[in-house]
Amino acid sequence: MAKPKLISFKICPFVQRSVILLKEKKIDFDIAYIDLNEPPEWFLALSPTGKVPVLEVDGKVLFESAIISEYLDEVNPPSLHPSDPLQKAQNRAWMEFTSSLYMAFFKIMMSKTKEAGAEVILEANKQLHTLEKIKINAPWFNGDKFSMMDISIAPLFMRLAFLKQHFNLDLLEDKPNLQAWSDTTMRRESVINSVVDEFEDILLMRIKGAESFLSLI
Ligand SMILES: N[C@@H](CCC(=O)N[C@@H](CS)C(=O)NCC(=O)O)C(=O)O
Repeated sequence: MAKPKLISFKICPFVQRSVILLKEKKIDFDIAYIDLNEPPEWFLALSPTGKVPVLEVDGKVLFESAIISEYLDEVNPPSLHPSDPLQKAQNRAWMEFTSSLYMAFFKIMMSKTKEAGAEVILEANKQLHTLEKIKINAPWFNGDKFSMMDISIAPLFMRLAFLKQHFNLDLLEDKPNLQAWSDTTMRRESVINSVVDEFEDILLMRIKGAESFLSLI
């Protein structure tokens, strides 16, 4: 595989998953940042969906973060999935489940009124409780072995920690299993190094610009 190039938006959790995986696998890669508010023509010509991440590899284009992850995992063994097919399938199902929580975070960030915010927080809490109830074989989802599922949820934990730190909004307060998993995840080097230095500043600007109810907290 030639050196892949990842097209990124600095606060995109889906791109962040690709970055964590590339770092875990110690794959040398280039990264190009675009502004999704004003996507450049070359990006629109490249991306069938207009979304990031896009991975360019050997002159070909891959899109959809889950597919990018599966490809990178497959061509750079050993796999970060469990080897048992049923366990692997279950992991993939939970990865899909986790993806929907990113939309909830986005909605929390963009809600203008306290009422709208409370509604999306309720929705997110419901999903988080479902995750809390499944058996996580600590310290990681599959026990001692860090896996694709841990990568899948890492950007979410980072965003929940951000909400707690800046807005005193603690969605893991009553979820000790998720809190412990989050603490372990947030200490992982690949996770710490998966965002740009100005990550939190950009999120804060975004919240302010959207006149989110969070600015009133
Ligand atoms: N299912 C996609 C979701 C990617 C996604 O929603 N990316 C957002 C940024 S975080 C995006 O590019 N949005 C631009 C748009 O929807 O036009 C994946 O997993 O790659």
